[in-house]
Amino acid sequence: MIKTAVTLCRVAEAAAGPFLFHNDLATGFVKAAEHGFDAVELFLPEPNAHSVAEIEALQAEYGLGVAAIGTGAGMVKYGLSLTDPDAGQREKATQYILEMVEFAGRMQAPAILGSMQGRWGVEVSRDQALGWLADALKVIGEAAGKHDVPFIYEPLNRYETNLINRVGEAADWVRANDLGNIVLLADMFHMNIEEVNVADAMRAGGDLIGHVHYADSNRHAMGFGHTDAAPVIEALKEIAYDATLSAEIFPLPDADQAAAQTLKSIRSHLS
Ligand code: LER
Ligand code: MN
Repeated sequence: MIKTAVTLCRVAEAAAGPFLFHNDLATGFVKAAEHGFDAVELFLPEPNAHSVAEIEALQAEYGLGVAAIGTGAGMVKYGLSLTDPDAGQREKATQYILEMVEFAGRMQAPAILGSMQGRWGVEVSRDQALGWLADALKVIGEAAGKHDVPFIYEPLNRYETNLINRVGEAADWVRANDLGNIVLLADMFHMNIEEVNVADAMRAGGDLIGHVHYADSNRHAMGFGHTDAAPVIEALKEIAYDATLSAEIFPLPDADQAAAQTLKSIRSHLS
Protein backbone atom coordinates (compact mmCIF):
# COMPACT_ATOMS: atom_id res chain seq x y z
CA MET A 1 0.00 0.00 0.00
CA ILE A 2 1.27 3.48 -0.81
CA LYS A 3 2.19 5.46 2.31
CA THR A 4 2.45 9.21 2.91
CA ALA A 5 5.31 11.17 4.43
CA VAL A 6 6.27 14.70 5.17
CA THR A 7 9.79 16.16 5.16
CA LEU A 8 11.26 17.50 8.40
CA CYS A 9 14.49 19.51 8.10
CA ARG A 10 16.93 20.06 10.99
CA VAL A 11 19.76 21.44 8.83
CA ALA A 12 20.32 25.15 9.50
CA GLU A 13 22.04 25.65 6.12
CA ALA A 14 18.86 24.37 4.41
CA ALA A 15 16.41 26.54 6.35
CA ALA A 16 15.16 28.02 3.07
CA GLY A 17 15.05 24.62 1.35
CA PRO A 18 12.06 22.65 0.04
CA PHE A 19 11.10 20.95 3.28
CA LEU A 20 7.66 21.12 4.77
CA PHE A 21 8.58 21.38 8.43
CA HIS A 22 11.64 23.05 9.91
CA ASN A 23 10.65 22.61 13.55
CA ASP A 24 12.43 20.69 16.26
CA LEU A 25 11.96 16.93 15.91
CA ALA A 26 9.23 16.60 18.52
CA THR A 27 7.13 19.40 17.04
CA GLY A 28 7.63 17.99 13.55
CA PHE A 29 6.42 14.56 14.66
CA VAL A 30 3.37 16.13 16.37
CA LYS A 31 2.49 18.04 13.21
CA ALA A 32 2.97 15.05 10.91
CA ALA A 33 0.73 12.95 13.15
CA GLU A 34 -1.92 15.64 13.55
CA HIS A 35 -2.22 16.00 9.78
CA GLY A 36 -2.49 12.23 9.37
CA PHE A 37 0.74 11.31 7.57
CA ASP A 38 2.08 7.77 7.90
CA ALA A 39 5.74 8.74 8.22
CA VAL A 40 8.35 11.45 8.33
CA GLU A 41 11.35 11.88 6.05
CA LEU A 42 14.25 13.38 7.98
CA PHE A 43 16.95 15.78 6.80
CA LEU A 44 19.51 15.80 9.61
CA PRO A 45 22.75 17.77 10.06
CA GLU A 46 24.90 14.79 11.13
CA PRO A 47 24.58 11.02 11.33
CA ASN A 48 24.83 11.35 15.12
CA ALA A 49 22.79 14.55 15.59
CA HIS A 50 20.08 12.53 17.34
CA SER A 51 20.08 9.16 18.99
CA VAL A 52 18.15 6.25 17.52
CA ALA A 53 16.44 5.95 20.92
CA GLU A 54 15.14 9.55 20.72
CA ILE A 55 13.70 9.04 17.24
CA GLU A 56 12.23 5.62 18.06
CA ALA A 57 10.54 7.10 21.14
CA LEU A 58 8.93 9.80 18.97
CA GLN A 59 7.87 7.17 16.43
CA ALA A 60 6.22 5.10 19.12
CA GLU A 61 4.52 8.11 20.73
CA TYR A 62 3.08 9.45 17.48
CA GLY A 63 2.67 6.22 15.49
CA LEU A 64 4.87 7.37 12.62
CA GLY A 65 7.38 5.57 10.42
CA VAL A 66 10.68 7.00 9.23
CA ALA A 67 10.31 6.83 5.44
CA ALA A 68 13.87 7.87 4.63
CA ILE A 69 16.80 9.98 5.82
CA GLY A 70 18.58 12.45 3.52
CA THR A 71 22.37 12.82 3.30
CA GLY A 72 22.43 16.29 1.69
CA ALA A 73 23.91 17.93 4.79
CA GLY A 74 27.21 16.35 3.73
CA MET A 75 27.10 18.71 0.74
CA VAL A 76 25.45 21.82 2.17
CA LYS A 77 27.52 21.79 5.39
CA TYR A 78 30.81 20.22 4.29
CA GLY A 79 30.86 20.40 0.48
CA LEU A 80 31.31 16.61 0.26
CA SER A 81 30.59 14.79 -2.99
CA LEU A 82 31.09 11.26 -4.30
CA THR A 83 32.50 12.69 -7.55
CA ASP A 84 34.97 15.21 -6.08
CA PRO A 85 38.24 15.31 -8.07
CA ASP A 86 40.12 14.75 -4.78
CA ALA A 87 40.27 11.10 -3.68
CA GLY A 88 40.40 12.08 -0.01
CA GLN A 89 37.23 14.14 -0.34
CA ARG A 90 35.47 11.28 -2.14
CA GLU A 91 36.47 8.95 0.68
CA LYS A 92 35.14 11.41 3.28
CA ALA A 93 31.88 11.65 1.33
CA THR A 94 31.56 7.86 1.23
CA GLN A 95 32.25 7.58 4.96
CA TYR A 96 29.72 10.31 5.78
CA ILE A 97 27.04 8.49 3.77
CA LEU A 98 27.96 5.11 5.26
CA GLU A 99 27.49 6.58 8.75
CA MET A 100 24.08 7.95 7.73
CA VAL A 101 23.16 4.57 6.21
CA GLU A 102 24.15 2.87 9.45
CA PHE A 103 22.14 5.34 11.55
CA ALA A 104 19.06 5.08 9.31
CA GLY A 105 19.42 1.31 9.02
CA ARG A 106 19.15 0.90 12.77
CA MET A 107 15.61 2.33 12.34
CA GLN A 108 14.96 0.16 9.25
CA ALA A 109 14.95 3.34 7.16
CA PRO A 110 16.76 3.84 3.85
CA ALA A 111 19.09 6.80 3.28
CA ILE A 112 18.98 9.00 0.16
CA LEU A 113 21.76 10.23 -2.14
CA GLY A 114 20.77 13.62 -3.57
CA SER A 115 23.18 16.53 -3.76
CA MET A 116 26.18 14.50 -2.56
CA GLN A 117 26.32 12.85 -6.00
CA GLY A 118 28.05 16.04 -7.21
CA ARG A 119 28.79 16.82 -10.86
CA TRP A 120 31.44 16.43 -13.55
CA GLY A 121 33.44 19.39 -14.91
CA VAL A 122 36.85 20.73 -15.88
CA GLU A 123 38.84 18.33 -13.72
CA VAL A 124 36.62 15.27 -14.01
CA SER A 125 35.05 13.76 -17.15
CA ARG A 126 31.45 12.57 -17.09
CA ASP A 127 32.59 8.95 -17.57
CA GLN A 128 35.01 9.22 -14.69
CA ALA A 129 32.40 10.80 -12.39
CA LEU A 130 29.83 8.14 -13.26
CA GLY A 131 32.44 5.45 -12.67
CA TRP A 132 33.18 6.81 -9.18
CA LEU A 133 29.46 7.13 -8.50
CA ALA A 134 28.81 3.52 -9.51
CA ASP A 135 31.73 2.27 -7.36
CA ALA A 136 30.42 4.19 -4.33
CA LEU A 137 26.84 3.02 -4.86
CA LYS A 138 28.01 -0.60 -4.90
CA VAL A 139 29.73 -0.21 -1.51
CA ILE A 140 26.93 1.85 0.03
CA GLY A 141 24.15 -0.36 -1.36
CA GLU A 142 25.83 -3.39 0.19
CA ALA A 143 26.10 -1.62 3.58
CA ALA A 144 22.39 -0.72 3.46
CA GLY A 145 21.56 -4.32 2.59
CA LYS A 146 22.91 -5.46 5.96
CA HIS A 147 19.92 -3.64 7.48
CA ASP A 148 17.53 -5.07 4.87
CA VAL A 149 16.89 -1.65 3.38
CA PRO A 150 17.88 -0.31 -0.03
CA PHE A 151 19.96 2.81 -0.68
CA ILE A 152 18.06 5.47 -2.62
CA TYR A 153 19.66 7.32 -5.54
CA GLU A 154 17.91 10.47 -6.72
CA PRO A 155 18.38 11.87 -10.23
CA LEU A 156 18.29 15.68 -9.93
CA ASN A 157 17.45 18.39 -12.41
CA ARG A 158 20.12 20.01 -14.61
CA TYR A 159 20.65 22.96 -12.27
CA GLU A 160 21.71 20.63 -9.45
CA THR A 161 23.71 17.95 -11.27
CA ASN A 162 24.97 17.22 -14.78
CA LEU A 163 25.35 13.48 -14.18
CA ILE A 164 21.95 11.85 -14.78
CA ASN A 165 18.79 13.96 -14.88
CA ARG A 166 16.03 11.57 -15.95
CA VAL A 167 14.49 8.59 -14.20
CA GLY A 168 14.56 6.23 -17.21
CA GLU A 169 18.20 7.07 -17.89
CA ALA A 170 19.00 6.42 -14.21
CA ALA A 171 17.19 3.07 -14.35
CA ASP A 172 19.16 2.02 -17.46
CA TRP A 173 22.42 3.07 -15.78
CA VAL A 174 21.64 1.25 -12.51
CA ARG A 175 20.81 -1.93 -14.45
CA ALA A 176 23.82 -1.64 -16.79
CA ASN A 177 26.16 -1.27 -13.80
CA ASP A 178 24.52 -4.10 -11.91
CA LEU A 179 23.96 -1.90 -8.84
CA GLY A 180 22.20 -4.29 -6.50
CA ASN A 181 20.17 -2.85 -3.64
CA ILE A 182 19.95 0.61 -5.22
CA VAL A 183 16.49 2.05 -5.84
CA LEU A 184 15.55 5.34 -7.48
CA LEU A 185 13.91 8.38 -6.01
CA ALA A 186 11.48 9.90 -8.50
CA ASP A 187 11.18 13.57 -7.46
CA MET A 188 8.28 15.08 -9.37
CA PHE A 189 9.77 18.58 -9.16
CA HIS A 190 12.97 17.51 -10.92
CA MET A 191 10.92 15.36 -13.31
CA ASN A 192 8.73 18.32 -14.24
CA ILE A 193 11.88 20.03 -15.50
CA GLU A 194 13.57 17.06 -17.17
CA GLU A 195 11.06 14.48 -18.38
CA VAL A 196 9.13 14.51 -21.65
CA ASN A 197 6.24 12.87 -19.80
CA VAL A 198 6.33 12.31 -16.05
CA ALA A 199 3.93 9.32 -16.06
CA ASP A 200 5.94 7.56 -18.80
CA ALA A 201 9.12 8.23 -16.84
CA MET A 202 7.59 6.46 -13.82
CA ARG A 203 6.88 3.49 -16.09
CA ALA A 204 10.48 3.60 -17.35
CA GLY A 205 11.73 3.51 -13.75
CA GLY A 206 9.39 0.59 -13.08
CA ASP A 207 10.29 -1.64 -10.18
CA LEU A 208 13.46 0.36 -9.51
CA ILE A 209 11.44 3.28 -8.15
CA GLY A 210 11.66 3.04 -4.36
CA HIS A 211 10.66 6.50 -3.18
CA VAL A 212 8.74 9.47 -4.61
CA HIS A 213 9.04 13.15 -3.74
CA TYR A 214 5.48 14.29 -4.27
CA ALA A 215 5.75 17.90 -5.39
CA ASP A 216 3.94 20.08 -7.88
CA SER A 217 5.69 21.77 -10.84
CA ASN A 218 6.71 24.77 -8.71
CA ARG A 219 7.75 22.64 -5.72
CA HIS A 220 4.64 23.66 -3.85
CA ALA A 221 2.12 21.14 -2.51
CA MET A 222 0.53 19.03 -5.24
CA GLY A 223 -2.44 21.01 -6.52
CA PHE A 224 -0.77 24.40 -5.96
CA GLY A 225 1.10 24.24 -9.30
CA HIS A 226 0.28 23.01 -12.82
CA THR A 227 1.16 19.29 -12.66
CA ASP A 228 -1.62 16.87 -13.55
CA ALA A 229 -1.07 14.29 -10.82
CA ALA A 230 -3.77 11.84 -12.00
CA PRO A 231 -1.83 10.16 -14.85
CA VAL A 232 1.29 10.00 -12.68
CA ILE A 233 -0.55 8.21 -9.89
CA GLU A 234 -2.09 5.90 -12.52
CA ALA A 235 1.42 5.06 -13.74
CA LEU A 236 2.55 4.38 -10.17
CA LYS A 237 -0.39 2.00 -9.75
CA GLU A 238 0.53 0.29 -13.02
CA ILE A 239 4.08 -0.36 -11.83
CA ALA A 240 2.66 -1.58 -8.48
CA TYR A 241 4.50 1.13 -6.57
CA ASP A 242 4.00 0.45 -2.88
CA ALA A 243 6.46 2.72 -1.08
CA THR A 244 6.01 6.35 -0.03
CA LEU A 245 4.78 9.63 -1.48
CA SER A 246 6.81 12.15 0.49
CA ALA A 247 6.12 15.89 0.40
CA GLU A 248 9.50 17.50 -0.27
CA ILE A 249 8.03 20.93 -0.90
CA PHE A 250 8.15 24.52 0.25
CA PRO A 251 5.95 25.33 3.25
CA LEU A 252 3.76 27.68 1.21
CA PRO A 253 1.52 29.54 1.81
CA ASP A 254 2.38 27.99 5.18
CA ALA A 255 3.41 24.53 6.37
CA ASP A 256 -0.02 23.50 7.64
CA GLN A 257 -1.83 24.47 4.44
CA ALA A 258 0.81 22.75 2.31
CA ALA A 259 0.57 19.60 4.46
CA ALA A 260 -3.21 19.53 4.28
CA GLN A 261 -3.17 20.09 0.50
CA THR A 262 -0.66 17.25 0.02
CA LEU A 263 -2.91 14.75 1.79
CA LYS A 264 -6.01 16.08 0.03
CA SER A 265 -4.31 15.48 -3.32
CA ILE A 266 -3.05 12.00 -2.42
CA ARG A 267 -6.40 10.92 -1.01
CA SER A 268 -8.28 12.22 -4.03
CA HIS A 269 -6.15 10.05 -6.32
CA LEU A 270 -5.76 6.95 -4.18
CA SER A 271 -9.21 6.39 -2.73
C1 LER B 1 16.74 16.32 -2.53
O1 LER B 1 15.75 15.35 -2.33
C2 LER B 1 16.44 17.14 -3.71
O2 LER B 1 15.46 16.93 -4.37
C3 LER B 1 17.37 18.17 -4.08
O3 LER B 1 16.75 19.08 -4.95
C4 LER B 1 17.96 18.92 -2.93
O4 LER B 1 19.06 19.61 -3.44
MN1 MN C 1 14.01 15.42 -3.90
